[in-house]
Amino acid sequence: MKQKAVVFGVTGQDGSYLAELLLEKGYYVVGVARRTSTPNTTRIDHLIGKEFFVLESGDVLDFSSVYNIMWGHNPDEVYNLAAQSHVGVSFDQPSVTWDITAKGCLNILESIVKLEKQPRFYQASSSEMFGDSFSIDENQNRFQNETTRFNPQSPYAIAKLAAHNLTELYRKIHGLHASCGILFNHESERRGDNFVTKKISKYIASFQEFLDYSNDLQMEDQTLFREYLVASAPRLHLGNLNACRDWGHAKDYVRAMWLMLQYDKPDTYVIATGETHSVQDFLQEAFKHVGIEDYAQFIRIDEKQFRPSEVPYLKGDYSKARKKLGWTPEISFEDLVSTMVQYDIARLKNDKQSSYSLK
Ligand code: NDP
Ligand code: GDR
Repeated sequence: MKQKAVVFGVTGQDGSYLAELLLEKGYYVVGVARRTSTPNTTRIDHLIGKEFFVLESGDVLDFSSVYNIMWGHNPDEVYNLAAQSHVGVSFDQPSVTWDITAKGCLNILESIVKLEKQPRFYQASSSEMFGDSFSIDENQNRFQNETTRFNPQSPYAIAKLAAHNLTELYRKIHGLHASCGILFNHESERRGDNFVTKKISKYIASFQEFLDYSNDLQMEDQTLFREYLVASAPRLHLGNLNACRDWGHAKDYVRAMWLMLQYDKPDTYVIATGETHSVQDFLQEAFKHVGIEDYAQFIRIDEKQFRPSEVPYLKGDYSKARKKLGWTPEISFEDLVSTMVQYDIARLKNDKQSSYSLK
């Protein structure tokens, strides 16, 4: 008999990679997608119609839809990746962020409790829950691990912490095999357009087009053309460039989710790379791909992109996951940036007619 998994948030970045991983491992995968007025399945279109993949319509805000899907499929494993996952947006839409991110998780936990056979459960917790808090090692370096105090700094992070606490509570009071992955930032070619890494990689792709054109020009004209480019290119509007994040690749991180549910004992794990980089470091690395060292001339600092309250520094210590699950990240920061930029360059070339824009 095939193992069966239900994935809430299957249309998102992580959901799409997780569904692929589970199919590779021989699972029957039930993806749950909410109804939207325009298509939201672009990341999983290649899976729709596959033999062991089924897409169900459901919304984590709606208890009966969540319960009916679980009751109907009787899964072995359930992954909750559904959230309003944009931290900046959560300041403008705190209520819906709370409902989806906190109450949505409760709806899933309550459904699990009511089932005859309780599936194993994964909750997508977040390093945002640490907020501005950190621990300090013997060399005075700052880091976060499973014992670091939480001090969330946004409605999103507070909703995630509520879901995290609920999951740990249901593990304790109902004896559920419910695990939480405190995942640090992870990106990919499939990252949503309004996260900082994707904004940067898309912007650079738009440059490559111009640079390809300039390569066909005479040397003298090339210099003139580049000067013209600097003067006339639309600027990339960004906020806080000093924030430091521990950035990994989503493919590595979905592997960790799966490993947590294979481990006998349910638990909570930090999943990270152990390295931290500022947004400026990301810009520097990404602009290298189009041979531009002085990226600052293309950036406009935009007050609108700043958050009322910021998370300044994240650097995860994933020793527990390494020891217990045998998990380590395989994709480096440099490879992550390179993959994202190269992908957007290729996509723009292939997709000239689309509504691809710099915003
Ligand atoms: P995405 O924003 O790409 O995906 C979120 C998913 O949740 C989408 O499939 C979205 O559907 C779905 N969703 C939103 N609202 C509902 C709803 N009411 N009912 C059902 N589904 C809903 O996020 P990621 O893939 O990047 O992240 C996955 C999870 O991990 C999220 O919970 C996120 O908060 C968390 N996380 C992410 C990290 C990261 O760096 N990527 C780090 C730590 C935690 P739709 O496509 O229709 O919008
Ligand atoms: P984050 O990711 O908030 O860490 O949450 P995001 O890419 O949005 O921001 C990272 C840092 O970059 C700064 N920044 C900008 N951010 C955005 N989005 N747009 C900008 O123009 C910009 N300029 C600077 C931000 O202020 C921030 O410091 C991600 C999400 O995936 C969450 O769901 C997840 O829980 C956490 O990572 C871990």
